[in-house]
Amino acid sequence: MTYQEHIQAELKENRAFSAIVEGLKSRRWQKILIFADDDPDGGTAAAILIRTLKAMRIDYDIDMPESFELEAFRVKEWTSRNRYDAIFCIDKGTCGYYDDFVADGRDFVVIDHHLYQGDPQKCIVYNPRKPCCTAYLCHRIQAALDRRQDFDDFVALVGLRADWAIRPHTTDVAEYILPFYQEASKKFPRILKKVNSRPTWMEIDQREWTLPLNQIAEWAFAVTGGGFQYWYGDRDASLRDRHPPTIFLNSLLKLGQEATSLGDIETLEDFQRSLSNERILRRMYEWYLKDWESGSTLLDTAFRAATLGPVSVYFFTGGDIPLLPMIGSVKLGDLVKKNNHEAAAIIMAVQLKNGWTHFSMRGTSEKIHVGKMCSNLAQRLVAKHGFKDEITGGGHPQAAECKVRRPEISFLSNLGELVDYLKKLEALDAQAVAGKIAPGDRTFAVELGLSYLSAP
Ligand SMILES: [Mn+2]
Repeated sequence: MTYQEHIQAELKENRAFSAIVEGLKSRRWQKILIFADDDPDGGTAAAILIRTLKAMRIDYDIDMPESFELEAFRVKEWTSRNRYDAIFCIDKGTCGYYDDFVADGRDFVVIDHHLYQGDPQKCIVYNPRKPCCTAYLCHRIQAALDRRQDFDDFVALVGLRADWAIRPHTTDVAEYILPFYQEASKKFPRILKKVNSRPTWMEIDQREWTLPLNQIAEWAFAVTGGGFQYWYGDRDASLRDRHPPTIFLNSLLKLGQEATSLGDIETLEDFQRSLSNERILRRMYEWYLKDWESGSTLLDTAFRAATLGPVSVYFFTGGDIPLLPMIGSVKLGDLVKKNNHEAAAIIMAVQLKNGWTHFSMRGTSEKIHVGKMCSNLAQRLVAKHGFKDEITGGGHPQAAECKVRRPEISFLSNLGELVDYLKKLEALDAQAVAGKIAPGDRTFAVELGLSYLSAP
């Protein structure tokens, strides 16, 4: 099946997808407000969407706010100043309360690939519940409208890789992405060839080779701040008062206009050289590399603090460290290899400069569920202190965060809660090892994150 056939089939099946294509084609939406996530996927998605709107001469405004979920005050601010026919909310989750943002004569369009956090009924929701990324969904809209150019394929590849939706030479490409990937990879074979140079943070299974695509995706991560607002203005005056995700988006849009042949790009260096605001982007990338080096040295002090069933659990604690979760993933991969662990996890507990507490967890398997651990931990902290908007936690089985955004709740008190939680897990594990765990406790243990106890 060709990509175009794949898209035609989806147009027939997916009402939201066809509604978006129709809304744009019919010029029913003449002025659109875009809220895009500020990570590499959000930025590449915005670039593809904006290129489509520009080609169709549809007017737009764009905002890339820091928070992942779109907040009501931002919608209010923009819509009190201007009139919009539609708001596009891209790569910012699929939340039930987005229904509140629908107004008379104004549609609210969600383009997203994350787990549904609610089921908005009044919005147009294009979230196919398939492994993909938002840049790719925007590319499908663009292709359905016949506005796709080779440049957009390149941008979609970067978005897919940066969001872990494709991992060339490591895992098979998902069915939903395959028809696109087969065409795009033929256009850009040079960025998909294994090279022996500095492995990126995406090389977690091996550190022997990388791909120019991975390096460009990592670069995108570095210059946007990766959705974590890892910006460098606090240390570099030339980067002060700038908004890196916007710089990234604009550099992509400019590159697309110049229409240089990206098929010739063979290295990250080639790519960087083709960008118009090369100097500032290089500076940001250099800071990223420096931060990576110093953070990586600090993470060497992580130690094995517990064993939960088959999982060796490492622990790290420290102050504000840029890039921490990503460095943790790579470190964990190293530790697993070095010590031949069947499965491992790392728990990173840090106090940020502003007094907030950040717990970040990564795992190498689904034997424990760090997403459940972070979400339960946040619930316990909320039960104790309140502040349900400021104390949040959750994630996937293998990657999760818990944040306490209240400086008056001390790091030690949060750490105490984390330790209590881990002690509980240790005790449940010990009961299971001794063969003395009650069925109810076993269920409870799985809920707390000990997934390996789910099959008795
Ligand atoms: Mn995404």
